[in-house]
Amino acid sequence: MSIQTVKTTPFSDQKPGTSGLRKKVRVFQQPHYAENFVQSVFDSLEGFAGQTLVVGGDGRYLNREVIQIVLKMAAANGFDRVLVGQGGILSTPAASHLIRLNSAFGGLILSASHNPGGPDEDFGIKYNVGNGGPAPEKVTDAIHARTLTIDSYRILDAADVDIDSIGTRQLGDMVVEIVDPVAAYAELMEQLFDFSAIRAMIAGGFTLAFDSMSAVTGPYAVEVFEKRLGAPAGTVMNGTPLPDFGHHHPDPNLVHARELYDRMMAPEAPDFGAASDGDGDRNLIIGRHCYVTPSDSLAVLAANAHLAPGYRQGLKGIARSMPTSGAADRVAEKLGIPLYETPTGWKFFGNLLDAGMATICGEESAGTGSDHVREKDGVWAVLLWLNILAARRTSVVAIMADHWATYGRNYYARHDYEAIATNNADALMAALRDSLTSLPGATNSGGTITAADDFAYTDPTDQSVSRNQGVRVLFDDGSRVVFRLSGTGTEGATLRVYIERYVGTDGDLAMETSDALAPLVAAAQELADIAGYTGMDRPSVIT
Ligand code: VG1
Ligand code: CO
Repeated sequence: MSIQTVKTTPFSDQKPGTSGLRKKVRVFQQPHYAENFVQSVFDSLEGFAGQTLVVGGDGRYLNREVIQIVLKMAAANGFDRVLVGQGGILSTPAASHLIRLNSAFGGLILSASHNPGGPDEDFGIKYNVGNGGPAPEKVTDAIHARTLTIDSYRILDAADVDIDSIGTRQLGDMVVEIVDPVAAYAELMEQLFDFSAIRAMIAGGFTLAFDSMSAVTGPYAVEVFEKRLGAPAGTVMNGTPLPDFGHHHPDPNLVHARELYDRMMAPEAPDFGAASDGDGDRNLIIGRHCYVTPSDSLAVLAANAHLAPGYRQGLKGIARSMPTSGAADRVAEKLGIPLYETPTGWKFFGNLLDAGMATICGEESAGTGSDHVREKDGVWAVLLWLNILAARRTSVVAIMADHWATYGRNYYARHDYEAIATNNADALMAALRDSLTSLPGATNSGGTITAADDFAYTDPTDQSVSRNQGVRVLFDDGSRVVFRLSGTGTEGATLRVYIERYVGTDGDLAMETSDALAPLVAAAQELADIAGYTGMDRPSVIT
């Protein structure tokens, strides 16, 4: 076995987005493409010689091949040890936990999350730092800079490593440990939640359905919900991770998790339904006949977290991404704890969690998590809901009604316009940005505009500044419309329009969301000429 130094030339398209580098599989299959990126990650880090790296992915097409590349490159670059989930499987939160548990230097997570998988679909690589969380912007900027100048990479000339059987093997001077992907994670969940109360609730007839969407959470969900909590076999739907996710998008929303949604709206629906995404960090919550928006879910979890053993001492603070609704803000206010508003993407929560400033974080895109790891965590969110239901002995519908009666309701929806020509999407955003100074005082279908800006964030722990994180337009009744372009897509551009209207406890809390938001949807069109720039008269996906 010898270390080879392979000559290469830079690729101009390896800038990490909201959550790592995501491209079509065919792009990743170009000679040197994955190797260039992995070497650029290693080149932008210091001090990993003799340290441990965690590696795993969501099982999608190309996962196993790229794991072999990463192992041989880690050995050639001087890592001492690599931990790999058996079969190459690790959910994103489980990888985050393993990094922390083993004091690893960092981890490489192979996933394109909610994006579809397969030979013609998407793949991704994300680097996580030693706190278990996604690399912050200064690290991803350094990685990107390196991808533009790289001229060689180092790789061990060796046979593939057996990643399917648990155990320790040698690769050059490096040790490869194949570990159970689920065990340590399931232990952590048992520490945080009252498993015996949830088990008793299920034994008492409470029914649930969990849709793993043929993605990574299958083994985790079977272990936790069926084996440890006693839910009957079959509770976990689509529980085997498939390289192409059974041709579905592993995106837990009302469009792609339709099977679960229909089941939850049927007359004989289970009491509780949930789904997760490709890499297991997202959660969709649907009670019996009751869809819960992710923003509301964050608020409910924060308001009730003290009912779970891991959070009995209360929360230090709540953090949410800017486009996420303000429902959690009202909970923070009532609890007398700070609320932090960050840009989109989990990498912005890490510093707040490390500093002990926030305990629970969430995003409107169905991501919630806490300081137990440094990623959002789908199974965790479902367990916290189950713990709350077991403690309060009531239904999801009743919890939501009670929540809105206490805090008022933030009607909320996200409209996505997918696969727009990139120059049209850029032109739309540029025109919006140009209009910002003239908007305050203007009136449109949404009412009178009080403020309009392009969101910028100053991290309170290290004062780093992130600009151009989304255009927000605020109305005099507290409603708002937010526009930003997705940073996770692999084809053209996706425009996300986030629409929110708050109704106080004395208002109508039982409207249809689409009715409540109709004037603001019209206002979004007036503000950004979406139809003109995109040629689309309606969004591709509404969540
Ligand atoms: C999307 C979501 C964002 C999330 C990100 C990664 O990003 O909006 O909230 O953090 O995906 O989640 P964007 O830039 O496309 O809006 V995951 O589960 O795909 O790692
Ligand atoms: Co994900």
